Amino acid sequence: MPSHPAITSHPAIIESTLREGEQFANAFFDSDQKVEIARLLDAFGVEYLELTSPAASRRSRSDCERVAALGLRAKVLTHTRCHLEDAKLALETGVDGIDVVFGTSRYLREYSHGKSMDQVIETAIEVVECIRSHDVEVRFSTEDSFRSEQADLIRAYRAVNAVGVNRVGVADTVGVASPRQVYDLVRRLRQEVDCDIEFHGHNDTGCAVANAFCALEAGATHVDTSVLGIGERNGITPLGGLVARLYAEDPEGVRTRYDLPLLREIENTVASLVEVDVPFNNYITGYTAFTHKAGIHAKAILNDPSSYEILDPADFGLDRYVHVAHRLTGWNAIKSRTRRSRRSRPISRRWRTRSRSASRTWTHCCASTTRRS
Ligand code: HCA
Ligand code: CU
Repeated sequence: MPSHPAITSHPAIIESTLREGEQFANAFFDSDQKVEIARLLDAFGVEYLELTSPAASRRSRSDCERVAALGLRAKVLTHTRCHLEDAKLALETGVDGIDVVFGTSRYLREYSHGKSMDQVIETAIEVVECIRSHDVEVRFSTEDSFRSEQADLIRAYRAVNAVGVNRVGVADTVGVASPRQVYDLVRRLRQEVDCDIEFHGHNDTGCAVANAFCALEAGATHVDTSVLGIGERNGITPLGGLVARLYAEDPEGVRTRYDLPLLREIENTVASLVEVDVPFNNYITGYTAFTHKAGIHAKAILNDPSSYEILDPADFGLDRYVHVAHRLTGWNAIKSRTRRSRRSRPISRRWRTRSRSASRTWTHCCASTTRRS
């Protein structure tokens, strides 16, 4: 297995389905649904849950109070603008921490809040000091970090670090950053502050998982995710994608920390609440994530699944399938299936006919495909 000593051995997941995910076009969670999602994610083992600001609405406020009072293992955070009034409201909800954010790019300074960098930093210090004085965890993040001046970012991060912020956040708000840019910025930041570093990345150009991983390689300690990646536009780093990436690095560590077989239920629950399908090529749980078709793959998989799989489906409570009855499949899969069919005991003949076409028939691979490594 590859090893990257720079990655913190236990990066923390800040699961933001109940905040960023609530900003998804088709998300309209009611309070009971939020509790259901919170409990599932907590059972899965995420370290943090992030909820919409109590300043957003009365319902958001009572939802923060309700989730904070559940007594979950995960720490409950809420996410607010970097305003004193919002922070004070958040402090009354009983959450464990507050994630505050201020736009620092030219776009946001000009077209959103209209503040100068000096004003941003002055307010950030005031808000961080206020939250810290209540003994509540606080994170300060710069919205649109990758279209902000690096000198401005560093000045802001150093200022909040000096007054005891727990974490600083780097946010690729518009999904513009490449993995190398993320690595460079976080690496620089790692030299400037001694607090934790969080990464939040949008997926507009398909880099959200890679960017999160590069942030970890560069010394970040926390990554924001949402279930299936739901969020503004096409969303952020998906929980399943990040877990797959972390598993590829350290399967044992990931198996120990998270209840992996729960992932599918969590994704199905959220998918049904927001009325979308889980994509066929989704990380881990997608319809085709553990299917094998070409003859040369089928042969090796039947001998040892590790030859074409880096994730063991069994760890996620899933099965693999080897495609038979297709001209590409070859004899090995068919021979294997025939051998199993001849056995006298009832065998798992989980043929899954997914369409009327014979070429779409799949066979469940059972005991003969035990992983050897
Ligand atoms: C947004 C804000 C945010 C905040 C991220 C953070 C973003 O909804 O636009 O707090 O780090 O992507 O910048 O989600
Ligand atoms: Cu975001």
